[in-house]
Amino acid sequence: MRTFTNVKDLGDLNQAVKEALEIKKNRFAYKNLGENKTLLMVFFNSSLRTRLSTQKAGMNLGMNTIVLDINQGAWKLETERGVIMDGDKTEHILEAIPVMGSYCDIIGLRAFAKYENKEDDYTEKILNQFIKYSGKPVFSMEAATGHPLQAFADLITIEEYKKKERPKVVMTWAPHPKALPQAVPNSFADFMNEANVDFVITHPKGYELDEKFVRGAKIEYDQKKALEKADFVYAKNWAAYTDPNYGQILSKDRSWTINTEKMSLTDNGYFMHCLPVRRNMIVTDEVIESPQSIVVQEAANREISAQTILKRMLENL
Ligand code: AN0
Ligand code: CP
Repeated sequence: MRTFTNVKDLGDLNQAVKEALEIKKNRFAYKNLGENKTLLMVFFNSSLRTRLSTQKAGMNLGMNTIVLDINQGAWKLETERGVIMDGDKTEHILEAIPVMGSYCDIIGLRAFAKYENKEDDYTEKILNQFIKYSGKPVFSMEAATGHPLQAFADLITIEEYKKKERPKVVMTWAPHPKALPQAVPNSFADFMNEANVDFVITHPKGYELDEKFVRGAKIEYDQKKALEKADFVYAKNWAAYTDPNYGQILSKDRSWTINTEKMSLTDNGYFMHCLPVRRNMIVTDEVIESPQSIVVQEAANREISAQTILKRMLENL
């Protein structure tokens, strides 16, 4: 594997989940694979889970890991070619990327959508420059349009907890005070569309996501109806995608918050969220603290999804 940015990079998805579950049984089975290999993790945005789980995954494989927080101690990077650099940006990304590539064997990148220019975000301008100019395998640790490590961990979690051959999985929009990226819901849809699940998306009108990820999945605007008999409830906020509201908050309607009453509509369904989550905005204390909440187990599987990707990249070096 040379890049990991979407579900297609995994090839056979069932096989990938199987491989991940094998790794989970003995995560130190490949501890020599990464010997003398260096993982560089570059963060343009904050992180708790991605940073810790991906570093742990690298360590399980015997890799050395370096973490760079661009906004804490690195030079401010210019990303536009042709700019006269007389402002506050000290270094151009076109030098910085190959330099970073020269110190490592694999690069993980976190670079959220900036919501300044839809085309820049949806062409993955930053991620694609890393792929093009670093000379190294690159994987997304949440880029502008996707968070495939999260969606892969989500799928592994669903596989572990499902009680039916083809469970009903409902992704529901929920309110949040700040404009959040579409990366997590995009990738979740991308993966669920390829998985053996009955996938339904529910959100207020105006929150339609990019068809490239939704790919004709069922949309039900009535949240309660969508939640009926669900086996998994996947809550997430995102800002509007469609023009002219790209990147904007259209609603903070707390009638969309996941509470006990809504969970009672499901088939004793599990509650999932990628975290970090704002309690009593996205989900009530009661639901997230209930036995049906598997958010911590889901986060723990981030180590497994990251390790599967790193293992495949190391095998291909
Ligand atoms: C980010 C998001 O919604 O994409 C990261 C989630 C993994 N969340 C926040 O910025 C709060
Ligand atoms: N779920 C997730 O990616 O969390 P972090 O933003 O804390 O890495």
